[in-house]
Amino acid sequence: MDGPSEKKEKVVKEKVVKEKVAKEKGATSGTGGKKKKDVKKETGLGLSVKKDENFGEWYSEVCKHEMIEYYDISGCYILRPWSMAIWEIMHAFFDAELKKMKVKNCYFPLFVSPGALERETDHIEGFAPEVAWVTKSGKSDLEVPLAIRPTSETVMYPYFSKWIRGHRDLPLKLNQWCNVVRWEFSNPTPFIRSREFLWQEGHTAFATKEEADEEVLQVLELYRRIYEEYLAVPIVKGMKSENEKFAGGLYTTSIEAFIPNTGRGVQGATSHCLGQNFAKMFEINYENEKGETAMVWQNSWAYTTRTIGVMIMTHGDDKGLILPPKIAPVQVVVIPVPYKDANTQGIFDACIATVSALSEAGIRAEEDLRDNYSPGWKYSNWEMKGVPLRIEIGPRDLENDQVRTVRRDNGVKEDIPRGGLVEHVKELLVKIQENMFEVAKQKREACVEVIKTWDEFSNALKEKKLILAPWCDEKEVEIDVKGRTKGETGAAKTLCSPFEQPELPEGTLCFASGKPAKKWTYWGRSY
Ligand code: 87F
Repeated sequence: MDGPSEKKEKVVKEKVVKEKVAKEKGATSGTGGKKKKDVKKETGLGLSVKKDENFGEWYSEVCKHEMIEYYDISGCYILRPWSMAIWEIMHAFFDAELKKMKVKNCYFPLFVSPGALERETDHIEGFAPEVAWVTKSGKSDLEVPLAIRPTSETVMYPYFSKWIRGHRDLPLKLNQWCNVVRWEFSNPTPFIRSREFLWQEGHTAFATKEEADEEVLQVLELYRRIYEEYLAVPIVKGMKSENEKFAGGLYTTSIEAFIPNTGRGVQGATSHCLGQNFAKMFEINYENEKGETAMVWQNSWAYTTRTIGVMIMTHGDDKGLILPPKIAPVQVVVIPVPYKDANTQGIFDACIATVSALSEAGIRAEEDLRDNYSPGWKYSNWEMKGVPLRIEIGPRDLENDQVRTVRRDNGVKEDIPRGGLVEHVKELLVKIQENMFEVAKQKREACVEVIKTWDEFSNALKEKKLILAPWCDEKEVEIDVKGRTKGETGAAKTLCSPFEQPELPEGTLCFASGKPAKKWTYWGRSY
């Protein structure tokens, strides 16, 4: 999701960029458009490009391996079962946490009437070019065209106004899991930037600002947990600048990830305090304990299927995807390795028994007994799909009552007695999860550059760094930096001002304006 300042640029782009529906099929933004070798396509074995050599093409190939399918409408993608299962695991975690917070699920319609949409002019203005409209049914024009929700403030808040009457109706905490449509014009990229995507959107109303403030951070912490504990992607929590916050709200907090290969930041999720702006527009008032009319304080927050793209970009390697165990639809794949004269049935039985034992212990395990593929082909195929742990069972393993485990994250192989296998696998999955997070964190840390001057900033940007800079926190200065860094690969902007601020010595100056610095802020190009 872009910040509001990107929207205007896009309106201009919209005029010059013709849609390349057919051409784009199969291509990712900014890639060399290299043709894949037909052999690889047919067998599904291996990738034709390396992550470091052509990141865009690499990403596209990894996604196409059972995660997504390109569609005949530009910017729209099919989520295949392998990626949908990942989304469902995140959904299950987050939904259970929402229930603990007493947030209720609901569902509002997909269509927005022009009246409702335009009731709230301020924030919609910049976004208007991205709103898609339905204008016909069959061959007849609709009397009133209908917008397809790009977000649901204007859909929901008239009903907040209706449902909230007295202080006993507060807090009102609603969430919906749904799709939204934003007609983007630049660089569609699977999961990262698509015209339709899945998300959860939370919308809440409170009697006091304190309650709203507290919830903003409570939700942001859940988003951190999705990224760090589930997707094993390190993030920074912080505050968006005035220029990058949601224009309709009071303040925006976010979590920001970083992709070392492209040197781009990526907004992972946002949690906004809307203040009383929407309450004013939609007349969301209530009678307080003293019998007076008061206005509610509101929040809204969302995370999207973009999470999956960030995870793929962070962990994948030249063999394909690497899935953190906590979100892997299959955590362990068990593959028989029969030889000509071996006891094939015995090996198959051992595979089935291993999967049952693991499944009973709550591990997502699957055997691959297909007889039309060789073990080697299966290894590559499951490696491409990112399954965190492979178990091989061959004649020698059967004889020794053991199995061989092979880790996807670091390739380490071990022979394990079948006796203590379940416990051992449990431990291995925890270790893989931890290791993936640590490796990703180290890679990100290696990209962070603390700078003090414009020259250092410029150099760090060229070197694809995640820049931490002292800043005066003035909107005009951020706009100026964007103007000065505009290039083919996009301008640099603030990502967030981290909540954990390093010490800012007295007299530190802003790298861009030379005025006294107020805070440390992360800067970079971004998705
Ligand atoms: C695109 C078209 C129309 C973003 C848009 O972040 C409107 C919008 O309001 C728009 N793109 N936004 C901001 C969304 C803000 C907010 N909504 C609820 C969130 C979290 C969930």
